[in-house]
Amino acid sequence: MLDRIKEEMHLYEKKVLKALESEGRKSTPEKVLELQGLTIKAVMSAAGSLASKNIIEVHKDVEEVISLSNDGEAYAQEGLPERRILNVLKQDKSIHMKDLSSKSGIEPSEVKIAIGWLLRKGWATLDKGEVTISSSGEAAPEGSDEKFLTELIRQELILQKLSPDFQEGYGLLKQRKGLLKVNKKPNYTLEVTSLGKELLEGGIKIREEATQITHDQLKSGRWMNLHYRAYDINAEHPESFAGKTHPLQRTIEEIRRIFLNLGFTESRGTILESAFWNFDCLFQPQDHAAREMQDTFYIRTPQDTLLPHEDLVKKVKRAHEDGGETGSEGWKYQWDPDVARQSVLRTHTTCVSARFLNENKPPLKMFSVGKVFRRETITYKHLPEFHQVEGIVADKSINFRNLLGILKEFYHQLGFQVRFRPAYFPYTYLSTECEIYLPEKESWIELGGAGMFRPEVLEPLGVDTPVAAFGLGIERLAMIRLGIKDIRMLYQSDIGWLRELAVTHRLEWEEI
Ligand code: FA5
Repeated sequence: MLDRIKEEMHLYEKKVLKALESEGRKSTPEKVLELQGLTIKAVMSAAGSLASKNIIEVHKDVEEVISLSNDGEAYAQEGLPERRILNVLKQDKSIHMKDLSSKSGIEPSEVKIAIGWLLRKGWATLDKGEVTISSSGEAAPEGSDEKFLTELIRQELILQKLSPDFQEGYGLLKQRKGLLKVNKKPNYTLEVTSLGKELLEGGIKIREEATQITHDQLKSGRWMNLHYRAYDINAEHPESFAGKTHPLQRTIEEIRRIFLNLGFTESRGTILESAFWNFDCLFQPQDHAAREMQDTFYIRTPQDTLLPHEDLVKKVKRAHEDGGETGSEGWKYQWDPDVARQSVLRTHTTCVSARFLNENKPPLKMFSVGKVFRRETITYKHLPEFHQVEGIVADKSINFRNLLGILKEFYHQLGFQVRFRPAYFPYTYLSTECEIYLPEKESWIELGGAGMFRPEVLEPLGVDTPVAAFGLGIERLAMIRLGIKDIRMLYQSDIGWLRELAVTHRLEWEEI
């Protein structure tokens, strides 16, 4: 154990310890540096390191050093103002207050204070403005305050070491503002502990250590005979914070990895979308509450978008009005193409699925990650701008059970147990919502919606297989996974929190 400690000791630590030994195991850094020819920085750093290993103790006591301010220096040279007045009074005996400044050369602002001290010291009396020298004024020897001032011109004094006489002088001068400066100065004493004593008793050899091996030493084989210091793997080190991906981005990447691994194709839509793809194509009636200004951001420029090919528009119109060929009765109202042309910030990513189905033939598996926008009041679980991951699986054999299986698998891979409950979306039947329990809120939080796309959605798009669809909120997932109680934390750039989060590797992710 002792040998191990010695092995790990730095050369400077050994030197400091040796110097302390020669000084009776207790000394100051200044003495150590003198003995060993080290810099004060080297001594202090070695002392800190020795102290952290409990080999020495570093005692610090703070001394207060008294020196003169500029005003103090002027007083010390010219004399205290009451002394200067006294010198004039010794000749004139009695002077009216108003003449004191001109006769003594003391600033008018200081005269009052000086008179105060004259009276306090008993050097003069004051009667109706007349200042008259007293008998003790005639004799007045140099006071302790004056002696203290004179000494301070010669040298700085340490408060803790003042003689009683100087203590009195200091007490008096301290009562006057701005004459003295008091600076704290730390003094260190290094003292060997019992562990340090044991190490010294076992003998400490000071020998040069190899720090950097040269090419020559390697070539000649001399490196084998050099002395190396052992690593101290418990040594203190400065904290370092590695750069890392933001946790929300990390969650997005994890989600992408899961779907890519499950064989899904990734698709991207646009944030600016037409009401047609965001709502109409998904069989959301044009008077649906979600389309109201309170829920959806409508865009002024461009206000309108182009509708897709006529055939699709016609079919969507019929699906809304009377069901068309879909086997449904529709919503029974007059569908307005102008309402469908409006441009919106997409309120969900389901529009990406609709567009994908329009362009691709089943069988297919597609997912998409992106930002969506809603006019929401911000709460611990609501943001007006958040991410969703959307997905569809289209195949002759796909059914609602498969959909639940996919969602279970997805959440399972992220470490969640979810429950499903019946739900309603205009574009799916059957429909469901997945939820997870938040113990600290004692409530269930909804993570996403899903269902089988309705014929009113599929028929106009020309899709003749069942399509399982889902849309899941990402921020809520991230919030629960990171153990944060408020969704806003994800957007607050709280550097303390971000620093504490574990670093994860991206490796294979870089290419995706
Ligand atoms: C939808 O957006 C549907 N399009 C999902 C869907 C797709 C159903 C395909 C069927 C088929 P919903 O409005 O419930 O559903 O939003 C889905 C998820 O987004 C929610 O479960 C929630 O996790 C998240 N979310 C919704 N609003 C907010 C919000 N304001 N802040 C943060 N996350 C939200």
